[in-house]
Amino acid sequence: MGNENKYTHVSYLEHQGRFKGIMSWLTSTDHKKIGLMYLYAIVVFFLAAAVLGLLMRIEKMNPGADIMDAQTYNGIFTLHGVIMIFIVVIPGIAAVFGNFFLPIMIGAKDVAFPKLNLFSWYVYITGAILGVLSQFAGDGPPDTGWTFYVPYSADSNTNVIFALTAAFVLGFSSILTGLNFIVTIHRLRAPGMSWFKMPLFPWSLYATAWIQLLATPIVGITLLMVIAERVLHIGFFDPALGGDPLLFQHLFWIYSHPAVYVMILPAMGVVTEIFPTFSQKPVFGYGAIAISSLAIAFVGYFVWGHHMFTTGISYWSRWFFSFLTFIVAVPSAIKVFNWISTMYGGSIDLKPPLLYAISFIFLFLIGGFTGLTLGALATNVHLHDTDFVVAHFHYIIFGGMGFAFFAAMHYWYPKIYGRMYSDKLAYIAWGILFVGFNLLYFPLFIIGIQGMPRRYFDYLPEFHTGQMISSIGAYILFTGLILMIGNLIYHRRRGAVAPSNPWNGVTLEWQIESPPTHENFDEIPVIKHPPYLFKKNDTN
Ligand code: HEM
Ligand SMILES: [Cu+2]
Repeated sequence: MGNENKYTHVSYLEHQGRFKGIMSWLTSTDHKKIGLMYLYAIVVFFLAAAVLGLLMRIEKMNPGADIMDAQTYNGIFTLHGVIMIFIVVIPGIAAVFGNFFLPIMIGAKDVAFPKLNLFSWYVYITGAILGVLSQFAGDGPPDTGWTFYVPYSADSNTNVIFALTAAFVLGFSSILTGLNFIVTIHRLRAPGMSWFKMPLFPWSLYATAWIQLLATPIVGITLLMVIAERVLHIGFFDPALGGDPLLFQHLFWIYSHPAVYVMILPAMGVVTEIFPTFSQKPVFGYGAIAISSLAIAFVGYFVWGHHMFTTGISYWSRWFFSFLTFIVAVPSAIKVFNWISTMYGGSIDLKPPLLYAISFIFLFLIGGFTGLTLGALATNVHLHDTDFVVAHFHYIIFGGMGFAFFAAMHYWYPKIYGRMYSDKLAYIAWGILFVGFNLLYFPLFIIGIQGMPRRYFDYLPEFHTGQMISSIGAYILFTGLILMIGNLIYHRRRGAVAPSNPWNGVTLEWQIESPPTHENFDEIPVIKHPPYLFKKNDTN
C-alpha cells in the first residue's frame, strides 16, 4: 500500500482564489474542477435520458397505447437519443476523465489552454440546455430521431431547428476540447516522456481528439444546411428544389460513424489502465495498443457507407464499405487480445473497477460481433432498422462506453475525492446492472431478427414476450444504476479516507496526493521509464 495521505497541501477541492462556493467552480480554470463540472452535468443528463428510456420501455410492455400516444413516443425517443449521444457519450469519458487525468498522467499542471477549457464547458452547457428546451419551446418536441434524416427533418413542423442548433453548439465544444488535448499532449509532456513513454489513456485521448477536430465540423455544416433548407428553402437535400436526400446521409455518417470512435476509444483507454493495475503486470503489447488507437481513428473514416446499404448506393460502393468495416474490426480485436494477455498469469484482484472492465470486454464483444453481422451485406438488408440494431448499439455504446465510464468512476474515485466507496455495495450494484442490462437488450436481438422494426411505438402480438422481458430488464437496470450512483454519492463525504495509491498503480496520478493539490505536482517529474513497470525488472 502506498503512503497514507498526509494532507500537507491544499487539495483542489478546497477553496482558493477570488470566489467562494459555486462561483469558485463556475469560474475555475483548474482542469480537475472542469472535469467534475462535466461529470455532474453528464450524470444529471444521463439520468434524465434514462428515465425517458424507461418511459419508452413502459409503453412497450404491452401492445397498444398504454401511457402515451405515438407522437409523444416519437418526441421521447428523439430526445432520449439526442441527449444520450450528443450530451452524454460523445463528451463522456474524454471531457470528464480526460480533463481530470490527462494533464496529471503526462506530468503537467493543467491543459494547454485552461481558459478555453472553461469556455468549452460553457459552450457544452449552452448546447445541452438548448437540446432540452427544444422539447418545451415552440411547436412541440422534435420527432425526427437523433439522426435528423431528410426529407422528414426538413418538413416536420415540430421544433427541429432548436435540436439542430443544440447539436451544432455541442459540436463546437467537442472541437475545442479536442484541440486543447492535442496541443496539451504535444507541448506539455513532462521532460523525458517521449511518445512511447506516454501512458495509454492519453494515447487514446490523442487519437480521439483528432477525430473530434477533423470530423465534427462536417456534421456542424450539415446541420446548418438543414436549417438553411428549412428557413430559406435552399435545395440542398429536397429533390423538388434540386437537392439530393442521399447527400445528407453521406455527410451525416461521415461524421457520425467516426463519432462512435470518439465514444469508444477513450473507453478502451480507461480499461487499458485498469487491466495492468489489477493484474500487477505491464500492459501486454503497449505499442500495438497505442498504434491500434490511431489505426481505428484512421480507418474509421472510411466506413460510413455501412449505414447506407439499403439506400440504393452502387453495388461496388456497398461491397467496399462492407469490406472496410471488417478491416476496422482488426485493431479492435488486437486490443481485446492484449487486454486478456495482460491479465494472463497476473496476480488478479477482482475489485469493482476490474469487474466493470471485464464486463466491458464481454459486452463490447457481443456488440462487436453483432456489428459484423450488420456490416455484412446480406444480413444487413434483413436486419436494417430492426431492434437488432438497437440491441447492437446499446451493447457497444452502453455496454462498452457506459461500463467503461463506470469502471473509470470506480477506479479513479479515491484519487478524485480522497475517499473510498463501499466495495460491497459496488459489487451488488454491478450484479443488478449486469443482469438488468442483458435482460433489457438481449431480447431485442431476437425480436429484431424476427422482424420487429425499430422506433415503433406499437407492435404485433408475437413480439409481446420479448418486449415484456426487455421492459422488466429496464426496471432492474434502473435499480442498479440508482444503487451504483447512490453508493458513490453517499461515500463522497462519508467514505473511509483513501490512501494516495489504493490499487498500487504505477502511472503518475497514483504518485501524487489524493485528492490532488491545485497544481498537481510540487515539482514536475522527470520520466525515465516506460509507464507500466510494476517490478524493477519488468519491461514493456
Ligand atoms: C438507461 C437505460 C436505457 C434504456 C431503458 C434505453 C431504451 C431505449 C429504447 C426503448 C429505445 C427506442 C428503440 C426504438 O423504439 O427503436 C432507445 C433508443 C436509443 N437509445 Fe437507449 N436506452 C437506454 C440507454 C441508452 C444509452 C446509455 C445510450 C447511449 C448512447 C442510448 C442511446 C440510444 C439511441 C441513440 C437510441 C436511438 C433512438 C433512435 O432510434 O433514433 N440509450 N433506447
Ligand atoms: Cu458506422
